[in-house]
Formats: sequence, C-alpha cells, structure tokens
Amino acid sequence: MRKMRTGLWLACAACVLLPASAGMTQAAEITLTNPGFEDLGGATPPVDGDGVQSVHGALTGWSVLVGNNAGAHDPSAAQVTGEAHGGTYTAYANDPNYGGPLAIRQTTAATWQANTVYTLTAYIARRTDLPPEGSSTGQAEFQLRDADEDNAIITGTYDLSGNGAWNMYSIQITTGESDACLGHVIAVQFRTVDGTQLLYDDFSLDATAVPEPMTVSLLVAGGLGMLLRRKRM
Ligand SMILES: [Ca+2]
Repeated sequence: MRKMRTGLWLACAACVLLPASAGMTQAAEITLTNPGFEDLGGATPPVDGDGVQSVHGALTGWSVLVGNNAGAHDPSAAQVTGEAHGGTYTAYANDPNYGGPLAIRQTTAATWQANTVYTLTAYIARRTDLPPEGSSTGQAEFQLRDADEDNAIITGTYDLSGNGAWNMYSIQITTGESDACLGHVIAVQFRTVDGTQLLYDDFSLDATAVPEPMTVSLLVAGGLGMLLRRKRM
C-alpha cells in the first residue's frame, strides 16, 4: 500500500512539474561575434613573448569608440597565469589616461524580450608586469545597452584584484512586462575605467525566460497539494 501511495505521489508531482520545467528551461545563449577575440580579421598575429604582443584594433565584431590603445593581445606567462583564458588571444584595453577607449561595443542580432533574465559574463585579468598605479586596484565596467535608444540598461563596475590572474565577472538584469527597451536591439559594452591596461576574454550572454505567473501558481498549488496529501498519509 505504501509503495502504491508513493507511486501516485510521484505521478502527481511529475504532472505538476512538467509544464513548470518546460517554462523554466528556455535558457539560450545569445550569439556574440568573436567573443574570445581569436578572430584577428586578417591582421598579422601578435607573437607571444617577443615584444610584439599586441595589435591595435583587430577586434573583429567589436567597435572601439573614442580613443584607441585597445586591440588583440597574446599575453605571455609573465603577464598572466594561463596566458589567454581560452584560445590564444585576448582583448586588451588601456584606461583613458593611457589612451584607452571610451568603450568597446558590439551590437548583437538579438532584441530585448519581456520577463527574461540576461546575464553577461567575461574574464578579466590584471597584468603582473603592468599593475595599476598608485592606490588603484584596476577597475572595469560592463554594460548591456539598448542600441536603438543608445542608452545603458544596466552598468556593472568591478574593482579587480590579483595580478596575473583571470577572474570571472558578470552583470545580470531581469526585464519586466512592459520595459521601454523591449523589441530593441541588445548591445554589449566593456571598458577599462582605471588600471593602466586590463585584459578581457571569453564574453558570453545568456537569456533565460522567467517562468510565467500561471506556471508559478501551478507549481505552488501543486506543492501545497502534495503537502496536504503527505499529511493525510
Ligand atoms: Ca581568447
């Protein structure tokens, strides 16, 4: 009898949870062009360790806005442990005091959707041989933007730590039912605010649909139902 009850209980749980999980697993990676900076766009590759480690520009798919001193870079082991986080090359971006750009931006093919969690993630490293000056720890900034209105939807600023180490940083925002950005094109942006020169690698942008209210209430009702059944057993 007990076995049969357990079987019924599991069947009930499955029928309640199935529609909920279908609604909750609509995670999707939004495609970024050249997210790991391996595509040099035909430029002569920078050479690891011989002093010609950077190529200005050469950030295929990304626009360098106002200023330069940013591009592709092949870090040596003396600059960062593990060199690139993935692949061979990284992006480098100086801060504005060292000719760095106002921003490095990419316009995606995706548009802002309602009730969706957007997470932008990337790896950033401070160079062992080029640490931030004075009291600066090095500071980087990420943005997710509305490309149609040319404004920021969310900005994240990070004080970095650990010379020569790759650390992962991310920003996250959840859209509502009627945000002004809905249907507008998503742009991704990063820059070095302070810290002489920082390295960036492996950007990714994830979009996950929030469960619809009806799905959530079904899940809650199902959970309550199960609790009541359990008490009666
Ligand atoms: Ca890379």
